[in-house]
Amino acid sequence: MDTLWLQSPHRRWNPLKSEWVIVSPHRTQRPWQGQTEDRAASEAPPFDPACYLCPGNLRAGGEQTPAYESTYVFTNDFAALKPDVNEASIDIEEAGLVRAEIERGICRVLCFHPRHDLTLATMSRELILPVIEMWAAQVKELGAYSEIRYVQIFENRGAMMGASNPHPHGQVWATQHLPNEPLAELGTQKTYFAEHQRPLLEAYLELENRQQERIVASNASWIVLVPFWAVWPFETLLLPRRPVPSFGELSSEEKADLAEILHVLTAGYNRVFETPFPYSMGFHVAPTDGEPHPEWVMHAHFYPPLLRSATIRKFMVGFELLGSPQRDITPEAAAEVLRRASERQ
Ligand code: H2U
Ligand code: ZN
Repeated sequence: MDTLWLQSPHRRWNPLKSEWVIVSPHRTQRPWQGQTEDRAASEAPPFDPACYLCPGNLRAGGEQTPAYESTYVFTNDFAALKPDVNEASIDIEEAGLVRAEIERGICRVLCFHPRHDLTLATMSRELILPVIEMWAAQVKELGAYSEIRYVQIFENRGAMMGASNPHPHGQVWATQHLPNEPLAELGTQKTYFAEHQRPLLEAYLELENRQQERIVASNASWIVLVPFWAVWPFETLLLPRRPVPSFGELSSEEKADLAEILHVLTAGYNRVFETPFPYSMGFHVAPTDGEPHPEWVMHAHFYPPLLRSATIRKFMVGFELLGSPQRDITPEAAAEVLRRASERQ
């Protein structure tokens, strides 16, 4: 197949979200005179008396964080959603134009380790494994509530991505309804499964494995790649080789391999610009709505904002905000940069 035309401006199809992204490969050399960000501060101390997540410290809400030794979970003191609100909805003049309904949910903060100065990139595989067990336990516990149809695990890393604190932590929000992104992915995966009798992401991974061009790193159970339709410059998709829907189906070997690939990927990110790489990442697992989900393959998205250096970020503005997302560096070029960075262990 002749793909030379991919060096010209083109648009790529995202089958998981059912939308297009514009790619402008010729544009990578444009000069930058816009905003640069401060370099991320490094060298955090192992214990910070002012950190609300360090063991033994007081939190903003007045609770004390216990002297935990591995992982630690607590209900977010400023939870965006709450479990105990009464059902209600409005649809003004029944026009379907001004609608609202109660959304119940549970928001928790997930501490990865007592040490303030660690990150997934600097934590050993042995230390990341309990984090994976914690994520699995949260999905199991929260997903079992009849009112919870989705469990979203995520991590904001770095001040540029809105993380409020460098202490290694993530969050979980469990909701009564499917949030927009998983809802879109449910629709596309269901449609594909009905038409092909196999999961979309299983077929996509096989194709990428044959092509190899966008693969960043892999081990016996997991593959990281830059999806063909990536929007963010160094966006990646982490997929299991075996098409499992959620954490509950992972074997202990697959969990250990997940710890290893998370370490390789996050450490690789840090090497791209020799800076702690900011990102938002999260797992998309099958909905916990009590239905079987043979169409769903669990996966993680990494959305890092950096574009060309530790201090130049991509902005989603203008056409991206009003039209379609757009990128300059091709996913193939980004995959090569990330592959080289991840191989340099
Ligand atoms: P982020 O760094 O991803 O923003 O997560 C930190 C969360 O911790 C944030 O949602 C909560 C904030 O509401 N938090 C507490 O629950 N207790 C505190 O004492 C401070 C922050
Ligand atoms: Zn801390």
